[in-house]
Amino acid sequence: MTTQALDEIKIGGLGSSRKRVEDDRFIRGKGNYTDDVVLPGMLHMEILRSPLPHARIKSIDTSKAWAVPGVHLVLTGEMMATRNLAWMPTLSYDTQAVLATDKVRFQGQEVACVIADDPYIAKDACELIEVDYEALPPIVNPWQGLEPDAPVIRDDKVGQDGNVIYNWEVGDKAGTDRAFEQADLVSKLELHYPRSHPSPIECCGSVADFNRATQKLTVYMTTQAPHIIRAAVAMVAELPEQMIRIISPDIGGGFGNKVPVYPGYVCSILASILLERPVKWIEDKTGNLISTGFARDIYLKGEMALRKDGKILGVRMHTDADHGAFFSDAQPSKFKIGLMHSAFAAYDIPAAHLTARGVYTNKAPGGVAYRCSFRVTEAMFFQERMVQAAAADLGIDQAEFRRMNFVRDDDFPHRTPFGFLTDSGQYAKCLDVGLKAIDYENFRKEQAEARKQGRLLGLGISTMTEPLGAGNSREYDILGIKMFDSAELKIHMTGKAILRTGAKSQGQGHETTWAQIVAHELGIPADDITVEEGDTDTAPFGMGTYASRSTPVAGAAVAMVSRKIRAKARKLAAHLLEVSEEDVEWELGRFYVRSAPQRGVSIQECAMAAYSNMPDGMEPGLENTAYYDPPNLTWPFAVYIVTVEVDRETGVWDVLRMVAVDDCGVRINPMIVEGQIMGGLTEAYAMASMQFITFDADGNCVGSNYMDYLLPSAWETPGYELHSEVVTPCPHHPIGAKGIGECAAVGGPAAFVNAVMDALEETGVRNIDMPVLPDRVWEAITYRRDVSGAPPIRQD
Ligand code: MCN
Ligand code: CUM
Repeated sequence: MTTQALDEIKIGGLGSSRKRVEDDRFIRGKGNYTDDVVLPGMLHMEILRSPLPHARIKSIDTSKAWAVPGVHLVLTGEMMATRNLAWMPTLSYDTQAVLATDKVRFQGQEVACVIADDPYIAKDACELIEVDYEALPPIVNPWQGLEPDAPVIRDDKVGQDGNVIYNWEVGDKAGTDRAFEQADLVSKLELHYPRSHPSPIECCGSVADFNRATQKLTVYMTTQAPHIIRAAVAMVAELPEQMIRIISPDIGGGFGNKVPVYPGYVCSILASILLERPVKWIEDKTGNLISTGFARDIYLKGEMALRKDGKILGVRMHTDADHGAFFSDAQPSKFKIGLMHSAFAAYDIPAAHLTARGVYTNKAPGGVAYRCSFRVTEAMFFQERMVQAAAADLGIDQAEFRRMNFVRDDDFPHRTPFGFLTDSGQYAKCLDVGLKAIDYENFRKEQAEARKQGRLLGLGISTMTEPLGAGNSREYDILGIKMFDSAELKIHMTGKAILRTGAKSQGQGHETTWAQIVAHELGIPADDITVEEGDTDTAPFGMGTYASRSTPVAGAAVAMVSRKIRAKARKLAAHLLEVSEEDVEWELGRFYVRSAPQRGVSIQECAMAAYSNMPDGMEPGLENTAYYDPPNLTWPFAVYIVTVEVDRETGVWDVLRMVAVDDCGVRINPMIVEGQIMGGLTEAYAMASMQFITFDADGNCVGSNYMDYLLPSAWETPGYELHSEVVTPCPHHPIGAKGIGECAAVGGPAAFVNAVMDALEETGVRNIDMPVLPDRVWEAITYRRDVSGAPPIRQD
């Protein structure tokens, strides 16, 4: 036997930019999304939403809706209550109304559902439901909610006498106070990160199918975490867990929007149980934008204690978070404000202290981490805006100030000021690569020249390090369920394989990259491996895909299960080669005899032997499962640099160049990684330049359609120059990979805003809140004042 070691790139292993296998069906229109699921006898559900942001429900009359031909069921909160389903628990230890019973608490809240032969009948019938509301004064920002005579939004909660949800703190208060006493200079900053929405192309939806004969409930749904949903349905609806099958088919983008549990899911499930027929609910765009998991909406202020030579001595941060009417953030349940305390992790700062206050308002619940590992986006945005402000106050160059305060390469493992442990990175090197690429010195000269001619050029730097891969089960759990993930690998006798994980791709390309990890570990060509996710009846238990945890956790499990398979294959190889196991060596795709390297067997031959020629006493077959509990988070790092030109007359700003230097450790598929970065940068640009969901003084949501909530098209989107030369492998991940899915969306926004602020340096303006719209820039230039701090309430 003379099999040879394989060329890893040729078999689609680690580092291969193999084309995404899932795209074959997506670009042919052959994807299978929730709305593509059509079952015999299926009915359709539509939701009636509240027109008012805050009102007592005096009565609901559904008789006219029931009378519409083709209507099968009208659900109200009162009916849900008979099943104990009018309220449901949230992932952050609060409760959320499924269908309103006592009050409505935000515009767009679910009040009733109609189930009919088709969605049009259901929608028409919804309009015939008569709800008698008694309007109450709405609260549209935290400050209103904190006023002493403010109406209590959550009067359903025993002991809730105001609108404060929590006060939380982390860090070293005394140490931070001391740092401020020793400071030569204290720099301050206050800003608002506006409410935005992940806005995937596909809205949320479900098809619930309860079969009375088999007692089995099958739900096709748009969820990023099918196993958690199964557990939640089992507990909330009190159904036996083995009788519940959750299937996430193809997902048309998630970006965090599809992590929470929504009333529509619950109502379609109950409707199917009551009617014993499949019930489909597909949300429309306005429903998606107005009622499902928004992001951010957070006020941040803080100060930095500085020594005059530029050393950062300490940081204080405070955040007021507007959570809407229910505290339903999707995050590890014990962290009230997500992982906001990852702020300043890349800087060597002796002491820091963060206080956070959460407030109920009459807005949709959520606070989902839109493309970010639980509030890291807000943390990094504040960090990089604060760093820029401090450098300006000190009169030190932006880049230099960052470099002198970075954690150095030989400082790892490093305890961050809020207590995380970072383990690897080359921060200064990433910055150098970025500065060289943008030609920093030259740009500064050009900028000075341009200024003489009255033109405003600016350069913004942002860095980010993100805690990705929640998490190790010691510290991370969701409602007590510990966080880890899994992979199951079955090698067929011909050496082909099927791999399943507890994660769930929504566009990230898991079907492509997981096969590459197996190819790397076993030498089986990636094209020979099918990857399946999202069906709780077949996939091993996992916590799902969000917070870029898939590669750090499920991806690690893929490597570990492959190694288990390799260990068994080694025994089979020794048997086939008639030597002892200790004499067998491994190279990609092949075992060989140490003393006679030309004698070897391929992994495929071992697979066949597992079914046809195993040694005495060996269990047949070649399959295994691995559960992976990561020892730590992974800590990717990035530097983003933007240059802009601002038009003085109009406030319009154009991106001249954008350079991105991402270090996510070992890249499994460089092309997919670049796609993730470009997508994230585009979302960052959108948040910085055009997106926000705002509310008028009456609590009406402005931003519930794409005329008001803007998505950048190819026309607006800047070009990006990506750099991949810095690679710091993760020391604890089996293949050295760190997460990447959200980095650019996390770190990007501050680079754009910093660039505009740099252009406006001469005006003395310190802050313009996102989105940095031309009218805000114009106002800042014209009146030489900050455009910030104020809640964006529109009076028109
Ligand atoms: N990858 C790689 N090498 C690395 C790291 C990652 O090749 N060192 C690959 C992975 O194998 C995977 C992709 O890049 O195919 C993203 O991996 P990872 O960083 O592990 O992130 P997740 O797979 O967990 O994806 C979640 C992340 C999140 S939380 C949001 S939000 C987001 C994002 O991914 N939503 C997305 N990117 C998205 N991309 C698309 N197209 N659609 C979404 O909804
Ligand atoms: Cu943070 S949005 Mo993603 O975690 O699904």
